[in-house]
Amino acid sequence: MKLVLATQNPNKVKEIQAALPAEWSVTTARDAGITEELPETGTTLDANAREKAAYLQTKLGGFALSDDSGLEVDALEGAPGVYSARFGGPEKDDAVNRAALLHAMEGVTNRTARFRTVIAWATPTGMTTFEGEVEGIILESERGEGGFGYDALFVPEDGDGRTFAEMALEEKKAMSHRGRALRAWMAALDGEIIPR
Ligand code: ITT
Repeated sequence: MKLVLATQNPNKVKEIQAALPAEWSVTTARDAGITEELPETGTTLDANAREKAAYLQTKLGGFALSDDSGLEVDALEGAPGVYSARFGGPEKDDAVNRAALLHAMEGVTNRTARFRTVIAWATPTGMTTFEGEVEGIILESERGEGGFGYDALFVPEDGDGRTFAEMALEEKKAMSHRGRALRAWMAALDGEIIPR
């Protein structure tokens, strides 16, 4: 049985692979020959995570793990949220999205926000979801070259003032929305299913 990651985002693949036991046999959607964008027609992270995982599990069998994430900004009433990937336009461009966020927050003093991830775990017998979130603030300009998406604008509240883009992969994993969701999932597995 193989574990396939139901995401077309190479940065997510990198972060998820770094969190999994080395002996697991993990394949990306692309490696499994899936080149099309995975369906995401829902209006919640939970619905989209389920849809992506179900799509791949049905197509390939075995186990599929998806990740749907979003940035919720309080001053924008939770936007961009589930629409984070296309906040700046249909092209899903990270730099364009960051510019759109800075523009939307010009002159805004309340900069609090959170990243939220829902992971869906689809198996031959069913589907389970797990959540992780991290509170923080949105900067007024970008800082850092690492990470992806909105990382250069987000300072987690439990950190030392650096953005996620200024952290090593391991440091981000320890406090990120995705790291927390992945740890909840692995705790629930509790060694029961180890894909090989
Ligand atoms: P898949 O659907 O193929 O998994 P995607 O990039 O479309 O990939 P999402 O629908 O979850 O993924 O989009 C979430 C958006 O939020 C997207 O713009 C990401 O760049 C951004 N994002 C997700 N996780 C992030 C993280 O850990 N740090 C910063 N930005 C992140």
